[in-house]
Amino acid sequence: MAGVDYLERIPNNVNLRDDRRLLRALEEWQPRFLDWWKEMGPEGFQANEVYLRTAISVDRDGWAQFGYVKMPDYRWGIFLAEPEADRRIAFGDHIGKPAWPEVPGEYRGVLRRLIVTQGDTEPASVEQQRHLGRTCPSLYDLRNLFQVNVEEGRHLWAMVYLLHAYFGRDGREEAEALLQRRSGDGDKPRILGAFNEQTPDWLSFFMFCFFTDRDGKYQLASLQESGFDPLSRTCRFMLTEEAHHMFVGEMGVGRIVQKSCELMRQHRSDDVRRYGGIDLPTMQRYINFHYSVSLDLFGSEISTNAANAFTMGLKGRFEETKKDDDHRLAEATYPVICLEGDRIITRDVPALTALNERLRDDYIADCQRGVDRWNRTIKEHGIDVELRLPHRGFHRAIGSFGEAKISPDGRVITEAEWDAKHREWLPTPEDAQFVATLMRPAVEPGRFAGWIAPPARGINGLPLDHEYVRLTRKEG
Ligand code: BYC
Repeated sequence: MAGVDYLERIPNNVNLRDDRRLLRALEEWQPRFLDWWKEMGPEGFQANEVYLRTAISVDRDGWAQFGYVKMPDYRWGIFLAEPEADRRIAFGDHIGKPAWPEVPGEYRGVLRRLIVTQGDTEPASVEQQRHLGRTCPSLYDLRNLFQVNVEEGRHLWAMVYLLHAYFGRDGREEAEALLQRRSGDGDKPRILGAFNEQTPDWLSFFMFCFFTDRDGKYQLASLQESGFDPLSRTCRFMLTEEAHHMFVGEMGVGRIVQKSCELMRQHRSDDVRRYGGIDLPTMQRYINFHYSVSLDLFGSEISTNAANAFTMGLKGRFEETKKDDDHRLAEATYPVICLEGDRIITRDVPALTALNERLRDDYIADCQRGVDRWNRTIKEHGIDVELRLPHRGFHRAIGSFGEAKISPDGRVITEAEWDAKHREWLPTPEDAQFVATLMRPAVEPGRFAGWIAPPARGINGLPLDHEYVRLTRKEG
């Protein structure tokens, strides 16, 4: 793939300069994006130089360039993965037909809704994380936070490009609305539940990157299968960026677990709060929260929306092309765990309507692999505790479990039991207050806060005491 043209005001590999109307529309959107970034992006660090990677090509091996950038000068742009020659639609009613270079008129509304929902999550996460810089546990972590933030900003660009390029006036209006909604706002909230929750501290941030960004991985992987080729190519490139966000999450939680275990060993006590660490029961409650709100992001177990998007060829399954079936699913069934009365049962349902659940199953297995790695760390310290994913029905708001109270070990319980126990299961205000007391900035190069272990290595081969964010120049 040719490199990205950085001489353009909007770096891109889609020949924007050949489409004057589109270019003008995006150039009008760009200052509004920057206004939004300055208002809702990372608070207090807009004038500092940050050691960031920027995409310079969409090749697997050569896309990243590292260097110091002030965040408002980050080269947000439009990058689509290389087109695949003779790409065919891999599922649904149009299976085998050439992938669509344009939006099929009859699917316009459904497709726009999917793109807007995806796009809405990107600025939402930046808004949720905007206060974290002030309490960073190290310059290394601060830099990672900002890397995640600028890339979420770029993901917004990715969806806005599709809206502007393929959806005419409606698309332009939706692109505006993406800058108007605000995470957690009572009047104009973000679309999906998890993106209106707060990310008040770094424990929440790492949990969010592990659990919620991982929903991003599975949703983008499904949209990457889309018969609408520009969406597929956009998502393919976004997934390479998403991988880093999940790395930040898994390593961040892993380093906290490691530190907690070290403190437990050193002081021969489970109560590491006294020694400035985060105790494992608190970690478990944060896992329970972030996992459950992220499970909701997959939608209801039984969904005609999902069935339609599949049949239309707009949203496939995870690794659709690797699956060995007819890719139409007209006759197939899929086992779904759901609530029936006051019992949790497994029921075979038409596979087409169960696509959300199937994707959630893929996601759950992936989350479990990460939790297993954290547990290995705990075991290596000779500590007899296991972190667990709660039952999929626990603390759910969407789907059949949203109608009942389920314990973390998967029992349908009464409201009274929930009221008596939920403080053991979900982060309490006291937990949040305690975690907040740990959130004191560690900003000297090479220093790490006492509640988190340093990572195994630095960024791009640099040492851990590298000045990943230059704090010398403060915002005016
Ligand atoms: N909160 O048939 P249903 C990421 C709505 S994360 C609020 O059950 P469907 C990222 C639903 O919209 C990935 N509302 O579900 C991560 C529908 O409303 P309408 C984001 C919800 O439609 C970290 C109604 O309930 N990408 O990238 O099959 C940082 C009935 O829906 C929720 C996508 O989500 C909820 N949790 O599936 C940064 C991909 N769940 O339409 C970024 C695009 C459902 O009746 N979106 N509803 O008004 C989709 O594929 C689908 O919209 C969903 C829902 C999977 C979200």
